[in-house]
Amino acid sequence: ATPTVAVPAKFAAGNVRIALVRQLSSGDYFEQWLAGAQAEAKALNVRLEISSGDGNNDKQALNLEQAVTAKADAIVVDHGFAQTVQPAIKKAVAAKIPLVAFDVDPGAPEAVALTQDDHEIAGQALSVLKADTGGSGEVLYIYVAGFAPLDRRNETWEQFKKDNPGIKQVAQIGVVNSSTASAVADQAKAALQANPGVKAIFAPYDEFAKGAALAVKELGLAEKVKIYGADVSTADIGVMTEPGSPWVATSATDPANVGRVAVRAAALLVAGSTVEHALTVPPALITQKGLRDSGISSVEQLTRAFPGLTTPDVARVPWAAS
Ligand code: SR1
Repeated sequence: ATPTVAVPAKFAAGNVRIALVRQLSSGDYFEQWLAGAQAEAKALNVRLEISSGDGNNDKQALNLEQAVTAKADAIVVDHGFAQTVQPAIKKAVAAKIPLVAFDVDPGAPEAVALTQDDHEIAGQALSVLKADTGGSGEVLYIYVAGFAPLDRRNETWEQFKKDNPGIKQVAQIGVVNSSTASAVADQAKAALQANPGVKAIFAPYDEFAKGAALAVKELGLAEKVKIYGADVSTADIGVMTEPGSPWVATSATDPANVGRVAVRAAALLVAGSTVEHALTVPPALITQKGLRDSGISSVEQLTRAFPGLTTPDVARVPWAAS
């Protein structure tokens, strides 16, 4: 779309600093998200000051305190645990620094809360699991509590089990660290060996799904055990579409688009524009069959096939072309 208003002077002069305070930075999802945030910052002539806790919540809280002290024009908090980030978010609000919280509850009505539609993400993946299993069978579940998106997906999983009493969760595994996929692969191998009746794995984070896929392949179970995941990247598409892959469905947004939305929302707040308190980015259901049938091998091709993965109207910036 063509810009409808003039570029605010502060943006035109390149005088806007947005602090991006991350909890995690390794893995496909977080790398793509950052690339999107950086591209949007460049497009809006904004300086993005990036820090990461690298999984250390105290370090993230310290980085957030520093962004407040350094008087960033706006702050984007990307993931984190409510109890570690909310005290510093309160300080940002008191200092009148606009704040966007992605995938963490800011605990402050003044902040904009950005999420993906996590209930829909879980629901879409589980709809395929249900269709494939006929609504009954042993399932291995991968989950780590405390991460807001995973907690929301877990709510959907809990409801799904109530609605489908034939589905039996026989084991729960999960770890989030700087090498999540390989750690999950080790856990999944042990869980599958202990539970030979498992026919489905619900793995609602792509690092979980990649780990599960490794384990299933190494145990030679790909014909019998199918994986239902979340998120997508070009590497994930490669894993899903390779011959004999057990990863048959994922529900995902385009992470780069979500990173763009976060920066747009922060920029709008800097400009004094009104932004809805809650912004939600919808996912699309992506199946192995659909990817193979359409010959999709990258996220770029995927976003062309699913134009809804790009959401220019969520936090649209009226002075920017989109
Ligand atoms: C550890 S939390 C991982 C999730 O964060 C984002 O919401 C992604 O969708 C990913 O699944």
